[in-house]
Amino acid sequence: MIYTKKSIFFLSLFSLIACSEEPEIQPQQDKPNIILLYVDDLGYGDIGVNGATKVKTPHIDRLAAEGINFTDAHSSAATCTPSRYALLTGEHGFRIDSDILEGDAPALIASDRPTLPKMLKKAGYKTAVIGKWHLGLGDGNVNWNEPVLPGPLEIGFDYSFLLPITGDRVPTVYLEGHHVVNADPNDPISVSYTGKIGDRPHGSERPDLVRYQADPQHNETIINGVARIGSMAGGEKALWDDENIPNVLNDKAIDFIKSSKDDPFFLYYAYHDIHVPRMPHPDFVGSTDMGPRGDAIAQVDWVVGEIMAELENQNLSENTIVIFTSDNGPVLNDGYMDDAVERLGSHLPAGKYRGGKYSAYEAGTRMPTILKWPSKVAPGTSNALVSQIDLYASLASYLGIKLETGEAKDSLNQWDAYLGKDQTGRELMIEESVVNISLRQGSWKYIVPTTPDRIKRAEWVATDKDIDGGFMKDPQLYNLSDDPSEQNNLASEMPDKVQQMQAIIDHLQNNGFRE
Ligand code: NG6
Ligand code: CA
Repeated sequence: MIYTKKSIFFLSLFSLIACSEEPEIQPQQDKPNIILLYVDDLGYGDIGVNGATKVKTPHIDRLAAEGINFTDAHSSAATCTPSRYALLTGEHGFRIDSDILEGDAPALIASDRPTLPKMLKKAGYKTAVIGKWHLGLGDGNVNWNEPVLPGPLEIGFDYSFLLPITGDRVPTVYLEGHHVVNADPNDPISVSYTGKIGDRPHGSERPDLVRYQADPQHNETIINGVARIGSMAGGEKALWDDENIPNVLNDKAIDFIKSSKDDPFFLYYAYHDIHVPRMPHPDFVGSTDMGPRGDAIAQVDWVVGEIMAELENQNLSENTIVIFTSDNGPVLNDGYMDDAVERLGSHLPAGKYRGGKYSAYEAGTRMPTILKWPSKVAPGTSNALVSQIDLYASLASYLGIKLETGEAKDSLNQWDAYLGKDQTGRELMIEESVVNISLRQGSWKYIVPTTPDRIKRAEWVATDKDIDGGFMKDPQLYNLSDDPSEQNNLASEMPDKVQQMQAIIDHLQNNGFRE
């Protein structure tokens, strides 16, 4: 390498962030269990400890009181698929042009590539994913009546129990390992994303049969009184009951915890809540005055309580790391008229932050995030800048697993930040929204103007007005330390800063964070 002035600048920059000592392999008793409670579409301000009052979240608040509550912790993206891709691979979604996956999309993570669960298996962990997947399955031409693969079992999970895509997409069935639960050969499942199949009415044909009016994309097959994206025939016995999803997933999670308690285990528990369609169990209907969205948050809290109680029952609380967080920011109307807008009142789903799901503003990726590990972590609050993408390299470092060249190339060892010992965290971090990429450098935030190819990718968004800030075509620069709500764009006043941050993000996009 020729040491130009620029390369020396980057070398010194990266020596700041990239160096991590490889620790000794940890003995078995130092291998904590890891439970990742990954809520869908929950906003920073949706939990009591971050300011919510119109929904009570006592179990989450207790988790925060006993662990670390992070104020500047991020998902990698403002939508589900790229966030989950980054979490499991340690690599940003933009590297493979990952977008919200269609219901019939093939497996996004190739079976031969390194992943977080594979790394944990090397360290002796038993691994499971329970809940929403949305990372593609099979080869793109899935026959739901046959074994469905590749999927999670091919990328490092020992056990999987999935909602294959999202709750608003067909097929609305559970997939355990490679098989649809309650599949009936006499009533085969077919799915189409290109037109109506079978006899079930579509929402567009029978608006009188739906409980929530849906937008045109969500107005296809009606199942349990809700029109979905996509058309589905057959599989009557396999259909899930939306109101029971949390109970079903909890039972599976508790079974996994019980059956794994003698090994170190990793449970990636991916909630369906509070994604649309929001259909909380009758026990929670009316538990807030915010309608189904608020009631779904109360239900999320209940699940946290159940899991924590089970850990106590099994005597596992002390040495289990529980991380509670979300995949992307909040959204009110996401396709169904379920009163989320009308009944919001004074509740602030994103707290003081601007934006939400899909958006390049902070609330797109700034997630409610709590980590509890009683035997090692003192309770408190941390303002460190941390990203979910770092769980991979941080855990690998702690467990003494050496990462190969090119493995998890955007993931940094931020173990000390996660444990509350380092209050700074990342110097640099990328946030990805549907159409813009942004760079955080300390409290500075630079939103790169979007490009025509990224706008094209987002054609499914009915209009860019659906996203706070829309498709940002001009550079934006904010100093979050005195402007956390991103109101005052400094880009035209500070062109040098813009240019410098553009150079850094270009470099990171080309080379990754651990070059
Ligand atoms: C969008 C859906 C939205 C939601 C989202 C995925 C439309 C107009 N909107 O395409 O309802 O399903 O995909 O959400 O179809 S996520 O949390 O999984 O990213
Ligand atoms: Ca989501």
